[in-house]
Amino acid sequence: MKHLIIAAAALLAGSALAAESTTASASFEALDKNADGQITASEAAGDKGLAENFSAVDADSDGAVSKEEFAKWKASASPQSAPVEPDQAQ
Ligand SMILES: [Ca+2]
Ligand SMILES: [Ca+2]
Repeated sequence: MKHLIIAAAALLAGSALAAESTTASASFEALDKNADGQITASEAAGDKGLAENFSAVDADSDGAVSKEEFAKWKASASPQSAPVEPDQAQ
């Protein structure tokens, strides 16, 4: 029974990853809940890909992702190119 539960959980996690992948699935406007032109870390929680790469996407490290940073990230997050490893950027 345990195996079945683990398999089901893996399947759910897999489909969630496939749906959200590494590229942004939500638009900037959808993520910027308070419409101040910045996506904060808590707002980024609405997009798995953005939340996981938040520090990399926040190029100027001011704690929020601007529309420009978001656009650059979307442009660079092509499925063809390998993602930049955060530890290589430092
Ligand atoms: Ca905001
Ligand atoms: Ca920023």
